[in-house]
Amino acid sequence: ASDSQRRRASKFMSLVLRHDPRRIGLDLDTAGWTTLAELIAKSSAHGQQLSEALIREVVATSDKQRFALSEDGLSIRANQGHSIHVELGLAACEPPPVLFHGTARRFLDSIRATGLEKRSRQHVHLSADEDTAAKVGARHGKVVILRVDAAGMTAAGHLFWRADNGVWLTEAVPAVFLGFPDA
Ligand code: HQG
Repeated sequence: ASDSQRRRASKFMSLVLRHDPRRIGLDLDTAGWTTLAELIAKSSAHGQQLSEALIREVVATSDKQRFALSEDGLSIRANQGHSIHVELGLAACEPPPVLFHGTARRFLDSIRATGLEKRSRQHVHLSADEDTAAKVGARHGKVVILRVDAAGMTAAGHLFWRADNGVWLTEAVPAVFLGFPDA
């Protein structure tokens, strides 16, 4: 498939696997999985042609590893980023001492006041490296990278999960654990 076919398919798969499965009458199980067969059938009934080969290509080539296939290869889910409620079934684990969050400058006053909130998603998303955080933040505007004192949060009893694609997840980051750039 071409790049643009893959991109379109990836956007559509993100939409129905993370945010709005009902749009095409798709049923996800409690952990967010559906079968490839059902995804293909329901998508095509709603005017979106997906083949098994195209889906497998999207999964394999996704820059952020957005999707996972089940061990038997028959089912698929989004690795993270859901706004609908799903139980990812991840075990909490200890994060590196410092994590990063990329955001937009215009959100800073609000973030200083309330810390990082999950907004429409199921978790606050954090990155292990500054480059990734910069890309995430640039989606929203003039980028600012915040340092997160993950060691301090762990000591204070906050839980962290690592999604299958390496994104770190937590419930909220109180402002005391955030390092803001000076300027
Ligand atoms: C901000 C992408 C004001 C937060 C990426 C962010 C990621 C606040 C925005 C994944 C706030 C939410 C998630 C507060 C948080 N006041 N603004 N108190 N607390 N915010 O898109 O982390 O391409 O829901 O800083 O790679 O940007 O979709 O979260 O700017 O992994 O696969 O509210 O989405 O992956 O924005 O990105 P988002 P995010 P995909």
